[in-house]
Amino acid sequence: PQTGGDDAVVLERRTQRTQPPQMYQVVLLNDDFTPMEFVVLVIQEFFNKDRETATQIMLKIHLQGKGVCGVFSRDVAATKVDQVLDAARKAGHPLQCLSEPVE
Ligand code: TYC
Repeated sequence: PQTGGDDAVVLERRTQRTQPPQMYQVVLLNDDFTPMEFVVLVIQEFFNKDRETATQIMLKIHLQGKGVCGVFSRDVAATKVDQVLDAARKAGHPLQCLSEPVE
């Protein structure tokens, strides 16, 4: 606020505003062994993508080395990583998945 006249009042904000929670992107990495079909099914099942979108994401990973499958709170992102790694391990595929802070 500011009073009129000569003696302006300036209030410094000393308190930090509450920040929105940090979000985490879940990334799949390319490898030479995991079948394309398995990756498409994983993206559909754990990231709730339709088959066409899942196929596009898989191809991007295949061509560019990695790709973002979704953005979540830290806990949900960690659960997605666990689910993907567990499914890959059970199927005997080396598919790798990680989460990283957005920005
Ligand atoms: N590069 C694999 C192949 O040619 C397919 C693949 C795509 C593997 C995406 C992993 O995250 C991945 N069979």
